[in-house]
Amino acid sequence: MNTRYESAKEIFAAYGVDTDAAIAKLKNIPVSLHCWQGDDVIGFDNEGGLTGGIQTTGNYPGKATTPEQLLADMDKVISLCPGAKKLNVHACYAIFEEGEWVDRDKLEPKHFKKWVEFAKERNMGIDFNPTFFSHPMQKDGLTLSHPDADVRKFWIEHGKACIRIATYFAEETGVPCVMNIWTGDGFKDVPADRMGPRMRYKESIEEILSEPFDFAKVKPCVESKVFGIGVESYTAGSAEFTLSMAAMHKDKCLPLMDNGHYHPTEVVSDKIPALLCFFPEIALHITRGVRWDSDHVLLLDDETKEMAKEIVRCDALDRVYMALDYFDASINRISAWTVGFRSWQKALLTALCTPNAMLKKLQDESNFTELMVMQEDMKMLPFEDVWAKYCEECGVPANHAWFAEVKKYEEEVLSKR
Ligand code: RNT
Ligand code: ZN
Repeated sequence: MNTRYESAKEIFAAYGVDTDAAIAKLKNIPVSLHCWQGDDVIGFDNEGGLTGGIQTTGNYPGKATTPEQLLADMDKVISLCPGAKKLNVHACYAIFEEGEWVDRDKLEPKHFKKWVEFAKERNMGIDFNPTFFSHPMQKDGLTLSHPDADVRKFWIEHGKACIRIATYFAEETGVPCVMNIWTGDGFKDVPADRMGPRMRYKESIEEILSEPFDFAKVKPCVESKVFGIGVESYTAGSAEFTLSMAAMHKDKCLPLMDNGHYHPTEVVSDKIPALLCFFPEIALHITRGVRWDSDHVLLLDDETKEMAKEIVRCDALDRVYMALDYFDASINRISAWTVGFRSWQKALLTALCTPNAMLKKLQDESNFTELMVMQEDMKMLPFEDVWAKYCEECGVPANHAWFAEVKKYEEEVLSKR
């Protein structure tokens, strides 16, 4: 008897798509799983309280408050998601020994040893982020662009420390470490000087990048943002600023686009191929904004699928560093994490099973009528059966069956916290 997968495979083959090859390919594409969904972006080096223009909303019980809890929760997520993973760690998640603490400008590789052990045991690389928020040295909402040189110096030292830690991650795991620079620097209301803070921001980033590192191992990025809560009128790290920064320092850093960080009718799916014309490599933060940069859990919606399609169509799976960036505190956090990771996997698999060569040909021959007809047809192909096969091969449930595991974990572990 024909299984559902075999029948789907035939349907896709008729369009020139090899579903076995798509499944095999996806298994080896790493996606970075952000540690900060587990505890509402708090970390372990501060008393709690998120600042810097980002916010979590909700108070669902059972959040991780210790490294042990966070790592156990992450492990649960990893066990429920198909595909290759990388860890994405923020500097505020340094794990100190009992009674030990150092400030962010003094962080060392040893403070991240537990992350390395965790990653190595699971065969994963690690990405990293200096934390330029939730800290008293973020003064007047500013860090690397502050007019006070002492404030800037503290944060430059933090950035340099993070480059050294990123090198440690890359050397220990054997996988390049993407190190993303994002600050919430900006102003609530109309500024009197827009260029000054940007010039200071530019010089500060250049100083951070003057710390010696091997660009084959450490991939510094600059992430832009259009506005944040409390910084509605101006951000120092605007899109033009970060893109120019990356373009002018191509041998030292990459542009990072977060799809929550643009005006609502702009789409990152269209920006990916634009940047790929110029940059050998780019980085992404994948999220879902609802009316604003709200960092809702990623779902399999149209723009999510479109972004994945562009990466695949441009044959750029090895040129785009993909990281998830959402945080919802209003629902079970393990479930939120898992839904988001699985959504991006579904989007990638869908993209890999799309007959891109055939569609491109229609476009190049100016067959726009047929292109529309075919693109609409593609939406109804039996992706579900390919997804089920992929999940089976990865040893995870294909449908909501994984949620029973989360409920059990909530009863046995989370509810006792
Ligand atoms: C904030 C940026 C940034 C953060 C993480 C925690 O708007 O997207 O990437 O979400 O660094
Ligand atoms: Zn981001």
